[in-house]
Amino acid sequence: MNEYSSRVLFAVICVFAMGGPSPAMAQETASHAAHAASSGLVPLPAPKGARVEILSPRDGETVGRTVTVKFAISGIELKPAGDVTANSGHHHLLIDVDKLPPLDLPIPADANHRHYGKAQTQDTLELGPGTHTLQLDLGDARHLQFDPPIVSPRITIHVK
Ligand SMILES: [Cu+2]
Repeated sequence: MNEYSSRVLFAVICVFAMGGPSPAMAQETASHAAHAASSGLVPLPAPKGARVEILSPRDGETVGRTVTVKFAISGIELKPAGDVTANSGHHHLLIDVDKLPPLDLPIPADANHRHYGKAQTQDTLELGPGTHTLQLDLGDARHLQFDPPIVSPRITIHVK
């Protein structure tokens, strides 16, 4: 290869190298896309030792269609929704929910995601016959989960 053709080859390689989007640009585009998809809400860190637990019914229990679910909380204060006291939150009961909702959005409010924004510590549910799961998921004043989520074990109950 003479000097001229090697220079041409070098130039061609440079053009190809610059032709595609640079890694920096691709990264910026990706981060813009991620930003657009996020709510901008940042979950609070879970206080160390904070726990929630379903006291009743018990995991595996068979119950009637009307079932009272009792909630326990420790290591963090129970406060109504909207109360921004540090290290506090309110209960949410997830009924037949397999996957926790996204951390950067308020917990949905629907038949499967119940809010106890008055700082309630129990609820009485009407459930259809069959197998159901129950799990507590603590939310802050904004109904956001903590990071990591403060959740109870997910229990399974059988409704007659
Ligand atoms: Cu809530």
